[in-house]
Amino acid sequence: MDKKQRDKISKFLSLVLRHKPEEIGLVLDNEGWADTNIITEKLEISMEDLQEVVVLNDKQRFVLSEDLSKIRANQGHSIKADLKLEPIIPPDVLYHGTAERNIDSIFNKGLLKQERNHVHLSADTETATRVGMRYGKPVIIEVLTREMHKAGHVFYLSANNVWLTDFVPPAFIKMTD
Ligand code: HQG
Repeated sequence: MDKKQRDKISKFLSLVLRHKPEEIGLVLDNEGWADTNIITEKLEISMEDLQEVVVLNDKQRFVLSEDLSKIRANQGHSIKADLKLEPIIPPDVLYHGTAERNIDSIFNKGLLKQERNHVHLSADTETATRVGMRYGKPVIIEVLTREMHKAGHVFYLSANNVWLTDFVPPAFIKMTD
């Protein structure tokens, strides 16, 4: 498979494993796992193709069970999925990339999870820039995560290294230089 084909399948997997499994009559269990047989049948791809998409995915968005019978997204869900993530102490600061037009609202209301199950934060400004670029000119916000943790906010790190939390109040954000 070439990259274009892999990206197309990856986009489709993001849709059905994070947001709309019903689109292809898929049912996810409580922990977000789906039956790989149904996916390969619907997409008309082999299990080897599916493995290739998972292994070569740039952000390691998906994971297969050891016996290849199940697949799930590592983060990014808007539907309920208990990923069984353990609370973990965050670094001193994390970053969030967003669009310029969101800034006023973010500094007023804080960072909200919107449609997804968590607010997503990045460990470095390069990653945050790539996230923000999806919306046009990116703006990078620094999140004072050590202070947040001291104040009782809980953090998680997804299997593909995306930092997750429920809400970032305005008091814990500042603009990067
Ligand atoms: C914004 C991608 C106004 C927030 C990325 C963001 C990430 C507010 C948007 C993952 C706001 C939500 C998630 C407020 C938050 N006022 N705007 N108070 N609070 N926002 O896509 O973090 O490629 O749900 O800044 O790499 O952009 O799909 O979240 O712009 O890890 O694997 O509301 O998606 O991963 O947008 O991206 P999203 P996100 P994948």
